[in-house]
Amino acid sequence: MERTVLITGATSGIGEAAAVKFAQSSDRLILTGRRKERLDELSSHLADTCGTEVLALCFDVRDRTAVEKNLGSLPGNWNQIDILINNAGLAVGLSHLDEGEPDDWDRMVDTNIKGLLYVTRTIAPLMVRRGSGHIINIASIAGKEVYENGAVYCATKHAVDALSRGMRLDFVKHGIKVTNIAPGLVETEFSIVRFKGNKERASAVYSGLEPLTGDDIAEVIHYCASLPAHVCINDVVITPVAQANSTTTIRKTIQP
Ligand code: NDP
Ligand code: 8X3
Repeated sequence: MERTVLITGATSGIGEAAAVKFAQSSDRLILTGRRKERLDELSSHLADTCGTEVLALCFDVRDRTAVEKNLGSLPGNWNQIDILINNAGLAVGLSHLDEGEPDDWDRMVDTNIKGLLYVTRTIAPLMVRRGSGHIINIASIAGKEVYENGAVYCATKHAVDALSRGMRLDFVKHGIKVTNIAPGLVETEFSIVRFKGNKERASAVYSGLEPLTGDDIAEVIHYCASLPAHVCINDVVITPVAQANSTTTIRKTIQP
């Protein structure tokens, strides 16, 4: 059955992999992100390879007016959204609080918490009106445990975890499912963004272990979204086998 799936942050990583996965199951997609070229390329690719109908919307989730403008009056029957995947998010910087950059904190709080709220506030009423829907929030293992140097990012993901639980309470009477997905280390553009383009520092995050991929998380998202109507997975924590929690990983050292 064709569903309408809205994925925020579909221009790379987990969001892009989820777009491919849902396209392969013949769903139609609303894809968002700030990088228009990437959105256009992905849309054409999915149309060519899977025959997917895609509505690509380029905007910044931190901009409340832009969120309302783009998502508040969707054309035709695009507003019949079955699944909202709140995925757009980022970490910026890795430092102790006394040395942190307030501009980095603003980016994380504004994107991971406020952006997610603006999108949900715009889409949830459509689901309430139809008495069905599924909201899937991409939180993090950082929303379960705090690690040194990551207090602000971890705080934003703890907020997402709390919002997932709050949404479930608020929406249960409307038949809307809410799933919180909390991945550990996934190799995407995440660390490149965190380290402001420093690819060497970014790749060190995943050295000596086999990290998760965007495809691994897309598989889990798709599974959660494809269960019978009466089944709701509330919360999923997924790590690479070599990761026990936010702070404990086993890494192989490469012999010279
Ligand atoms: P990527 O950097 O590869 O993807 C992030 C996506 O979010 C991009 O499509 C980006 O699009 C979008 N995005 C970021 N800021 C904004 C914004 N202000 N407005 C609109 N879109 C935005 O990282 P991941 O795929 O890894 O991250 C996806 C989610 O998964 C994030 O919420 C992240 O916190 C979470 N996560 C990641 C983990 C990891 O280890 N990688 C682990 C646990 C959770 P664009 O730049 O085009 O706007
Ligand atoms: C991303 C996972 O552990 O790098 O949310 O913060 S971690």
